[in-house]
Amino acid sequence: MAGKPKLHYPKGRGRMESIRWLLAAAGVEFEEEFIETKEDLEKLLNDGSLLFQQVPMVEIDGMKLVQTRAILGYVAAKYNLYGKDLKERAWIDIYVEGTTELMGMMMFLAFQAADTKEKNIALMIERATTRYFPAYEKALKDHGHDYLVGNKLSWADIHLLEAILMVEEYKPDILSTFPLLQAFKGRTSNIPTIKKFLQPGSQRKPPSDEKFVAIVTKIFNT
Ligand code: GSN
Repeated sequence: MAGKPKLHYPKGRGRMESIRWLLAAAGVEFEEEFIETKEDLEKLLNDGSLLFQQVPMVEIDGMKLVQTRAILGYVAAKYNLYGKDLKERAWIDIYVEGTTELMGMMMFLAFQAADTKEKNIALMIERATTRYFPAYEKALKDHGHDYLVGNKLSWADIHLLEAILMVEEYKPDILSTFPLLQAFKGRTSNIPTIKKFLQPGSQRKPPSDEKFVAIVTKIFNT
């Protein structure tokens, strides 16, 4: 039997966090090899492990996968979280791209100067409230199911829960005007694999802090 997937990335959220979420929700155990120094990254670069000289990289099923979306798509398909047909897959892609855009607005906030950061947080909250969350609320309302696509847990739901919890770190009452999303959050947070991932001591990473920013800046010369 193949070993556990091995994740290569610094010890923080960044682009790897959604991959951690998806694997955890699928009930897949994984190992992490943290890139902590420039030398750690150079080792991967020199042995040809990084197709585009970038991480995330995930060793899985004898492959060294790169490109976040490709990795997520592979995991989603492998663990039956990517719909039952092309139409469901298209909707899962649509919902995932929406939450990717929203989470993209938060990914680099810790790296920004205070005034820019403040402006971008306000814009992110505005977009969550007026663009993204109304779309997911409407989707749940229109079909009346517990999950976004196919009445069954999919990558779209896992990504949405990750996004909701992330936005709540900036605005705890963000769901106050979205009753169906509140119920969705309660339901999905209680799925046993997800519940476990949400507990302290899991491989879920905390919000990026100054220490993480300093390490990442050193590793990637940003
Ligand atoms: O989605 C992806 O995985 C790629 N399209 C982008 C990956 C990427 O930019 N990775 C960064 C570190 S993670 N933060 O953004 C990276 O490896 N940068 C080094 C470089 O030389 O580009």
